[in-house]
Amino acid sequence: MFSLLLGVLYILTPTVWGDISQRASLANNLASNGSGSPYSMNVTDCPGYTLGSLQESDTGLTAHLTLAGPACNAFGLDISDLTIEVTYQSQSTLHVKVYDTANQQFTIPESVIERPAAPTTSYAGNSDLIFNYDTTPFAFWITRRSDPGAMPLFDTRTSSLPPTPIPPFNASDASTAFDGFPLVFEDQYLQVASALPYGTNIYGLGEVVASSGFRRDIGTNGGVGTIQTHWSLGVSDPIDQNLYGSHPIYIEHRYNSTTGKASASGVLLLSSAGSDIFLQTPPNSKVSLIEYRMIGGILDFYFFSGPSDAEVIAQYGSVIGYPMWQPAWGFGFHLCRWGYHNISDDRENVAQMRAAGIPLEVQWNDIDLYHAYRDFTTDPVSFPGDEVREFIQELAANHQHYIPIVDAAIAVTRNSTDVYDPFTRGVEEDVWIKNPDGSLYIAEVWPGYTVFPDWFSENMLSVWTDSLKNWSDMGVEFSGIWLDMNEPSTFCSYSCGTGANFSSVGPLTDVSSVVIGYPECYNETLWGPSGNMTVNGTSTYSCATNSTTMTMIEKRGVGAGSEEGVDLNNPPYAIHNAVGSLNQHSLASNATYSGGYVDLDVHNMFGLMEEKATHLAIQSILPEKRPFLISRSTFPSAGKWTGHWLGDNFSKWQYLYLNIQGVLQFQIYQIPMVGADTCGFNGNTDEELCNRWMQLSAFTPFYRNHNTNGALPQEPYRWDSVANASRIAIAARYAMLPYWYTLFANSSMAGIPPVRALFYEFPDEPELFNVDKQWLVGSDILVTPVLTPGASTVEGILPGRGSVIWRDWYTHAAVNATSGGNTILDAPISHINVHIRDNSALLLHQEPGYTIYETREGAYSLLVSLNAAGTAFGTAYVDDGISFPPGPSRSLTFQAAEGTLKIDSNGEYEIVQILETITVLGVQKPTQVAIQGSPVEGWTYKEATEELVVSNASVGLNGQTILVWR
Ligand code: MIG
Repeated sequence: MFSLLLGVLYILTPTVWGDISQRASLANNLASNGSGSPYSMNVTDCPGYTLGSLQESDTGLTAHLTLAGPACNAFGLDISDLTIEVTYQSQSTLHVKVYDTANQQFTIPESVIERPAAPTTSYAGNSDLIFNYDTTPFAFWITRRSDPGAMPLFDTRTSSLPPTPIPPFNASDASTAFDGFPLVFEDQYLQVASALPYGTNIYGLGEVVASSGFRRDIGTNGGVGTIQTHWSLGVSDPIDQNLYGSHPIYIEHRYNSTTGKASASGVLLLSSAGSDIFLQTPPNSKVSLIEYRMIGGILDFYFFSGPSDAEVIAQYGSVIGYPMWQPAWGFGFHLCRWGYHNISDDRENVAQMRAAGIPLEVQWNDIDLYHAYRDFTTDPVSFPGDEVREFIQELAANHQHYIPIVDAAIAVTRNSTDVYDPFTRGVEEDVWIKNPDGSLYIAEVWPGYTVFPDWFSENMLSVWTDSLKNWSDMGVEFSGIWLDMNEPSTFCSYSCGTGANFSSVGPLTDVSSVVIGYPECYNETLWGPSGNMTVNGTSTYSCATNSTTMTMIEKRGVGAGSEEGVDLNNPPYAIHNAVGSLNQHSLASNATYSGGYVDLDVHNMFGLMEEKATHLAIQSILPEKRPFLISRSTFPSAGKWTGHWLGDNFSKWQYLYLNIQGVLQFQIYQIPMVGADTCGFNGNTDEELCNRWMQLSAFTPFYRNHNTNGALPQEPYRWDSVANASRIAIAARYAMLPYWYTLFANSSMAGIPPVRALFYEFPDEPELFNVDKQWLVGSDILVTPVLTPGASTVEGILPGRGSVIWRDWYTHAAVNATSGGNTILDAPISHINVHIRDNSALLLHQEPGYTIYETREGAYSLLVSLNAAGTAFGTAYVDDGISFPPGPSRSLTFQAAEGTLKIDSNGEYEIVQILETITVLGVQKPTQVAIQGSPVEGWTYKEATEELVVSNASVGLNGQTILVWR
């Protein structure tokens, strides 16, 4: 009864939902019919819709959808009049938007995510994709123009979908009432399903740490493979549950076993609603399916035609915006931990890194920096502002950088003598999130009682910018910002501070400061508590890990709660939020923003809005430079404003592996600057795990070692073998910087993913579809890390089924690879396998320096790897690495064929550094080598690797160069 009352009250609350009186009276009628609930909790009788008033135009069509029978009011109230708009957005992108004609449902404002302009050209007659529909019951399906007879890419027709549900059933669950999958469009519940080819390959839909790996589980014969919930949640990297970010975009990589060819397509449902997405294959079904269940909003679909995986990702980027430009220094090695207790810890660290000869680009501080855990402060004793400033300026003088953390929650002042400007100013300017009654929403986080920024508030950006600016002026002269706890995370439920005595709760203490536990197979009795295994070059023991014995949090079953009435905090359809109620660990869903928005609708975008505001703030504090941000909670288009780290992982071998799918997922999400807490966050790491991890992360975009409070120190200099492994891996990473930089330029200019799953490049090789223990940097660098303890070899696939010559990064030796299967590669401790694809040309830094700045100051080299036909191709994008908006640039093209390498150079940027060395792999021993027609002396040739080295090429890169060998 209580919740019913609340529900009715909610309906009467003037929010953006509108259409209030009609819905309120309907709810009352239903409520008074004796059932106790206005909702049937059952979709069996949902009537679907009929399409009418069709109008076709050059760019697509619009029509009305009217309810085709009596309302079913399954988990909300059916909306009787919908509008559908179909727009052929481009050759490859089709937009299908179904919304309530009255426009009362929540729609993502353009101020949060800018959408592409209406097309100015008509693609309706020639686009790659075709929109097909039935009028009654209304259903639609998307086909490829080039292959109209194939199973559609997306198909909502009941006749195409499996007829039976998947047990176990639950009376309160939408899947119970399984009578096909009618389109349901209610104020609090939307449902749509599409058939997928049985057993097809689906990627994306996270953020998730999926037990199935990078490829999502779509189930086999009677199984729900995946329930992906979208409700941002700040929890330590659980498996198969909702987590920090929400990305309702997937790639389908569809393989035709008859033709042996694959093609990719993509589907985005641009919605911030809390939702469950089911991937399943009912019993005896010949098709699988995807089903969306959302607790609000509209159906805003974009379909992408690919046909390559990278193109799908790029097409998605063209809708939500390409990733931000990264400063070159962002690719350096970052070092962080929770538990650098004072400025001396920071200094000590920087000195130790230098002494060990391990490049350190950026020193970070966690919440230890703060005074009483308050944002935008420094502790007066352990981090006095002037000393922080001095420290950061020393870093800057050495071309190093500093990044501090910013938590989402803002401390409330405790009494009238307590001075904390960011909060007080925010109150004056009315920028904090409210309760429905207009009072401040007060949560509890590290500093005690807190408020949260209302990103919809007009004055928020200026309060936020000034807070960051004042902090910087006080001494924290940051180069970038780390955004944490922005799901947003709280430690209490609801507005727990409402009516409380604010002085009663002070800053919390971290109770987890004694960290126990080591990686799998670590033998504390044998090796002691230090984590040091003295592995020194060879593995000293053998140990098998069995990932299935590790604790995994069980998937929740199908069927969540059933609530009565309309209640913002408990919508009738309960999504499978890992912590149950939507109001645990985060803002309650009735928390209210300016403009009448409620958390229920915008929850998943809190992080995105903070990232945008912070990005804009940094831009005004550090003008004309590219901001650098790393953030925890993300949503589509977040990559325009931030990078991401994979959150609180565990110092376990299992998470070393899971790391990889995270990096691959975020390439799909257009947030390519991503990486994990290297060496592991929760729990103690050990020497061997840290050794392997420092090497693995060196080949992922964001490269940071981060550790929890109280765990064993894990900086790379703590163990000799780890120091050694780090120097090797960082040298390779910094040498490849021009390559990384080019990949990221192509991502910012065209949305092309820098890191790729193997099958993106080799789409017709089914043995690659589930490979997530290896990845490609761009198209040309293959990484095969060790993911288990005690290993001295590693198995990996060298893709191409024998058509590609893969050469070792370090020795340049061609690998004798198994075609289509695993090859065993040597992998002693401190060695990570990295291979170069043939037909490639990589611009490199000849001698990596201690910092990115020093590295970039040095000469270039070029590594050309010929294929069997003697050709190679590559490009490079070069600019000053920091300007925003990007200034002049230069595009280099490298092309080799028939004993000739041609370097072409275009653009306005003057490259000062010379190209000193050119190495060509796969050459028969020449008798003559010439540059620009003049013979070159002093070239060398290595028989074993068929390697021509011109170490004194010394050519400029601002014009054309021709190298000939005969
Ligand atoms: O409640 O700032 O994910 O990286 O070290 C924990 C302390 C808050 C969570 C972040 C983690 C960070 C930690 N934070």
